[in-house]
Amino acid sequence: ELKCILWDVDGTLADTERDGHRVAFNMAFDEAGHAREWDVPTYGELLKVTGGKERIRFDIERGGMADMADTAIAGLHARKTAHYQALIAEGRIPLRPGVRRLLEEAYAAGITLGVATTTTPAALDALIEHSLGAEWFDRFAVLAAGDIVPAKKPAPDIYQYAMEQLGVEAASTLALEDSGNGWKSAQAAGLKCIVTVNDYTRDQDFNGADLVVSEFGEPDAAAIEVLDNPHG
Ligand code: XBP
Ligand code: MG
Repeated sequence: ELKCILWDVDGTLADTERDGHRVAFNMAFDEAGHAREWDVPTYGELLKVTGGKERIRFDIERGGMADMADTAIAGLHARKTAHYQALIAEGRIPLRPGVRRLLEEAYAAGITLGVATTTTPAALDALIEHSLGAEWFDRFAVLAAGDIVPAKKPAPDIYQYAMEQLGVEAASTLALEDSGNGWKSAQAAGLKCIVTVNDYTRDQDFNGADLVVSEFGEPDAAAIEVLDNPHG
C-alpha cells in the first residue's frame, strides 16, 4: 500500500538546472573573478557529481578551474545560492507538467509527502516559495536537503534520513526522480521509483526502475511517453 511519496527537486519538480543552478554558478564565478563559465554541455557532464560544492571541487580536480580551499568553495557556493534564490524569485522556473496536480491529488488523498534532495535548503526554500507556493512548507512532512547527510546521492542516505524522520517503511514509499544518480539513491534505499526524464538525463541508465516516463503530464496529455519499463 502506498503511504508516502518522496520527491526529488532538481529536474523532477522543475527544470532548475540549465537556467537556474548553472546560470547562478556562472554569476558567482564571474563576480569572484574566476575565468570559468559552465556552458550547457559542460554542465551536463558536471551533473554526474551531485551537490554544488562537490561539483566545483570536481571541476577543479579535472583542471577546469584553479585550485581553491574548501572554505573558498563554500563561500563561492554561498554566493551561487544567493544568485539562484534571486533567479527563482523572478518566477522564471515553472513546475514541470503534472507536478502540481500530482502533489495536490496525493495531498488530498492523505498520502504523506516529503522531499529528498541534494540541493541546499535555501535553494529548496526559494523554489517552494516562488514556484510551488508557501503552503507547501507545511504540506511536506519532511524537507530533507543538502548537507544534512554527509553522503549525497547516489548514496541512499538522504532517502533513509527522510523515511526515518517520517517513520515510514521503504515498502510503502515511492520515490520520484529524474536522474541516474537519484534513481540509484532511491533503489539503494529500497524504494520503488518512477523516473521522469529531462534533456540532461534522458540517456542515463535507469535499468530496474519501476517506470520511466518523458513527463508526469496531465491526464489528457498525449505527450506522456513511457520510455522504458524493464519490469515489463
Ligand atoms: C541536484 C543536484 C544539486 C543541484 C545544485 O539534486 O545535484 O547539487 O544541481 O544544488 P537533486 P546545490 O536532483 O537531488 O535535487 O548547488 O544547492 O548543491
Ligand atoms: Mg534530480
